[in-house]
Amino acid sequence: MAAVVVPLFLAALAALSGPVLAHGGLNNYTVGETWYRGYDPNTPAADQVGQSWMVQRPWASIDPIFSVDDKHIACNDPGSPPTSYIPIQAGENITAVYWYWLHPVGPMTAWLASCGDGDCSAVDVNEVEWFKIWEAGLLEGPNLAEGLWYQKAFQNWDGSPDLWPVTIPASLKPGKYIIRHEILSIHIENKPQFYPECAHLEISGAGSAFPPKEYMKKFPGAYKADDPSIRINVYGSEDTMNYTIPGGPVWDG
Ligand SMILES: [Cu+2]
Repeated sequence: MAAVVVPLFLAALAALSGPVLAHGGLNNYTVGETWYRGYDPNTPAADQVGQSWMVQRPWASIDPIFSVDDKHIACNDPGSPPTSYIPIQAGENITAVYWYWLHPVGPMTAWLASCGDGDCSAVDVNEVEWFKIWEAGLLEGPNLAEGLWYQKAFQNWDGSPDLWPVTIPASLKPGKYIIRHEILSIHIENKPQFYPECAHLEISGAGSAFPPKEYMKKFPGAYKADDPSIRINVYGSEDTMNYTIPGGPVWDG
């Protein structure tokens, strides 16, 4: 349960010295003023996996997952369970921190899965039931290819990290949960790229709400390869702003 608390200015320094590579990924989380270190594929796995402070499931590389049927679409590869949980109250924000993100086109979603009465290290991330708590897509036009998506809007190119805040639904019943952040990049014609990362949460609060069955999805299972929002050529969309974010509706408590 130990958390590494790193002052924000140190984190900013780390951002400046970080290697600039393609893609990017979710490296850290913040809740209020507390900073939780996640996995870094540029640092040896042995220095991170199994460490008492680790809250995130490891992702071995920044490379995307291309298939909706890949088991690693749930929590990336290898996605083995971490040791610690991020403590958070229902109704609070958790902010996902990316040192950088490059791709401009496609939706972003955040999901939760309950670990039931047990530990999140004991669950199978392909068998748990995920429900979407947040989504963002195209923010403004003129069309899917040239418009401004949240995926582009959340990027900073001044050396500061890219921040993606998501609110845990205030009425959600407390317990141990996995949070799954996904960026879907569709800038390449008919070749979607999925970038999922997962962390373990210990959610507190006085709520008792839980989403009904129709919100529940599995990964793989939530998406179809031929979904027109997934297998898509955005460059053939000069005159449309229409885009349905895949995975069904958001449950906000
Ligand atoms: Cu990329």
